[in-house]
Amino acid sequence: MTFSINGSHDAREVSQTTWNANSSAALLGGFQVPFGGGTLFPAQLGVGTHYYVCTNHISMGMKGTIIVQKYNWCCRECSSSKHFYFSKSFTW
Ligand SMILES: [Cu+2]
Repeated sequence: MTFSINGSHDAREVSQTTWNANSSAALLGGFQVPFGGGTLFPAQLGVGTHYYVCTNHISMGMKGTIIVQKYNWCCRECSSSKHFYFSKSFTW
């Protein structure tokens, strides 16, 4: 998952409580996309909901979520168990 953002924005993973409070305390072991953008890989995104904020603009409500689900089947019947589905939302 690639964040295409300019140098005034970053993306830091936070807890759900922190996200709800529009705060920016980093989640232990969470991801940090630097100012200017970057790419997150599946190994950095476990199954579940990831909450993230822009540390520069969270006071204005700039934040989003990434939901990762794992599927145990594949459309190509390759029997791999390493397929992931990502969905995301973002608000400002
Ligand atoms: Cu921002």
